[in-house]
Amino acid sequence: MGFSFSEQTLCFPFFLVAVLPENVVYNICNRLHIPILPIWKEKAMSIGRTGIGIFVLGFALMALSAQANLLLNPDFETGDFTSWTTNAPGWRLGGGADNHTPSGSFGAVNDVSTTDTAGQQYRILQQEMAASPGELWSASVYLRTVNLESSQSFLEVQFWNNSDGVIGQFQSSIVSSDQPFTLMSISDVAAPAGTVKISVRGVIEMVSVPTGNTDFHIFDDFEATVVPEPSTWALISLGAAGLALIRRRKKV
Ligand SMILES: [Ca+2]
Ligand SMILES: [Ca+2]
Repeated sequence: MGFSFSEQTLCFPFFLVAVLPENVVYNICNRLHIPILPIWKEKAMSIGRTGIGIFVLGFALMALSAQANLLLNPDFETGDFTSWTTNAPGWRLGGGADNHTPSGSFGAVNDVSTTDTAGQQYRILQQEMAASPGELWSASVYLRTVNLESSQSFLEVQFWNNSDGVIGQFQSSIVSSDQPFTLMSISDVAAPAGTVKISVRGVIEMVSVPTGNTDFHIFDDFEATVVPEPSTWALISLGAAGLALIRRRKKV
């Protein structure tokens, strides 16, 4: 579940009208270049500022939260693997064409070498975060592959229980031939009962050791977003309603 920029833009003035004096709303919207339609103002007044505040602040927070990337160092622009863990050989940072443009300088590269051994089959780059049952998670990454012969790669999401057991696993499509940076994604997967953590992962499988030259797999610009379960939104909306009431009381 996601909200487009235009939907956020639409609900933002509603939220402002609900909790702030009119002249302040106009100032903020003018500064942000957000148009205010008279019909919105009429609706806000007729429903009542508090009532619309309950609905709209919850909706605004939901829209903003749904779009916030929760991963740390998602673009490797620290110049290292800070916040990530890697296993197996071949991981390094690359520059130049190994960075996904338009911004930044680094991407995460795995070299599957002709001198690797068969036991080095899986190479994983992953970041863990707290997660709860019922949450809807989405993840994506840009993946570039070069000179592939006998290895393949994909994006993966795993949900873990409190003993680090895997209780849910989802994968993007699997890349087994060369491609320029291409968005790989996993959308709206639900954290199962017992979830305490999510692991967002770039995975490479060396099916067999390449014989011609190195196979390169390059990951950059990971993203992970979550929509909390409905009961969480109900709580947030109640909190928002409380805030709106306090503001009203202070004004009179
Ligand atoms: Ca980057
Ligand atoms: Ca190769």
